[in-house]
Amino acid sequence: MAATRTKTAPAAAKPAAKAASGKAASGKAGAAKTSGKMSGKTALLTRDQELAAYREMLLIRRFEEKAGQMYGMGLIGGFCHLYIGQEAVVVGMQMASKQGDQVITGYRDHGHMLATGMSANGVMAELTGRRGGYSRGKGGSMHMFSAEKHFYGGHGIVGAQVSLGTGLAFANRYRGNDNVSLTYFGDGAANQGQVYESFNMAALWKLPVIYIIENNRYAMGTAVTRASAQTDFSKRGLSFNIPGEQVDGMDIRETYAAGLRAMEWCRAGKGPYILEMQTYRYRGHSMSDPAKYRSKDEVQKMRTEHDPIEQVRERLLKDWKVSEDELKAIDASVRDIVAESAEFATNDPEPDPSELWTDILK
Ligand SMILES: Cc1ncc(C[n+]2csc(CCOP(=O)(O)OP(=O)(O)O)c2C)c(N)n1
Ligand SMILES: [Mg+2]
Repeated sequence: MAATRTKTAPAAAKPAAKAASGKAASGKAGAAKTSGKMSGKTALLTRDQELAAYREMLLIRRFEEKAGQMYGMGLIGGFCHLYIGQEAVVVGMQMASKQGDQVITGYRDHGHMLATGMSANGVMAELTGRRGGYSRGKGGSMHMFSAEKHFYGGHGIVGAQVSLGTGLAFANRYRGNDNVSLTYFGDGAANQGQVYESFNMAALWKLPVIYIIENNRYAMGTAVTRASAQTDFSKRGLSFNIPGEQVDGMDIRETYAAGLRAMEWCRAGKGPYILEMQTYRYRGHSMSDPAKYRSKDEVQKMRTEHDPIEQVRERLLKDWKVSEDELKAIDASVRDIVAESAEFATNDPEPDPSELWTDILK
C-alpha cells in the first residue's frame, strides 16, 4: 500500500518541525520565516509569520480586485483568471520553500507570481499590455516568467505545466542541487493523460517535485463530482507509490505545514509528493464567466466561514493582540503597492511595433 495519508492519518510532525527551522525564504511571504512549531499536523505560526502571511495574502487579494476592476474598465484585454479565495495555498507553500525552488502553474497565476516576489508593477503592466510588463506587454495574464524569481509560467494549455514542472525537477536531479519543483495544477487538469506520464517518470527517477493540486471544486463550469471518477486527489499517485495528502487549502497553517512535510520528503531524495489543496475560487472561472453553475449561497458560505485572510486576521487580533491600527497600516501599504501598479500599468507606453518581430522563433 502506498503511503497515501489522509487528514486522519498519523502526523509527520517531527521531520516537518525540523524542516521548519533555518530555511531561507524564496518569496516575500517567506520573509518572516522563523522556527514554526508543529502541533499534530498543523504548524503553529509565529506572530511574525502570521503577519507576513496576512500581508502577502492581502496583496494578492487587493491586486486581483484591482485587476478585475481594470478589466471591467477595458484596460485589460484577453484572458484574466482570478485567484481570489485561493491565496493561502501559494502563500503557505512559499513560506515553506527555500531560495532556488521553482514554481510553475497554469493560467490562474497572478498570485503565484506575487508570492514568488515578482513585482506588482511588472505583473499589472503585463496585464495591460505595456512595455514594463514581464513579457514586455506581449504575453498577457497567462504568459509571464521570471528566471530571477524561479517562476516558470503561466501556461494556458491545461495540464501542460505538469510535464514541464516534472522537467524542472529532472534538471534539479541531474544537476545534483537540492531544489524542489513546485508544480501547481487544477482538479480539472488532474484528469489529463500527461499528468500520469509525468507521475510515472517522477516516481521512477525519484524526482524532487511536489504536485500541488488546487482543488477549487470546479473546472470551468463543471463540478468536480461530475468530471472525476476519483475525487480524492491525494490518491491519484497510488499506482506509482507517490504519497499524497488532502489539505485544508483555506488555512495557511495547514498549507504551510503540508508544504514543509512535502519539501522534507523531496529534499531527502525520496521522489515526488502530492498535495491536494482543498480550496475555493470566489470569482468565476475567468472574467467572462457569470458562474451560474453554483449558488450564491455556496460562495457566501465559503467567504464568511472559511476565508483564508479573515482567519489570519482574527488570530492576529485575538491571539497575538495585534492592534487594529497595525493591521490598518499593513492594509494601507498593500493598497499603495496596488495603486502604484495600476498607475504604472495605465501610463507605461505600449510596446513599440518593432517588438512584433522579437522573441519569436524564426
Ligand atoms: C488542453 C486544454 N483543454 C481545454 C482547455 C480549456 N480550459 C481552460 S481552463 C479549463 C478548466 C481547468 O480547470 P482546473 O484544472 O480545475 O483549473 P481551475 O481553472 O479551476 O483553476 C479548461 C477545460 C485548455 N485551455 N487546454
Ligand atoms: Mg478547478
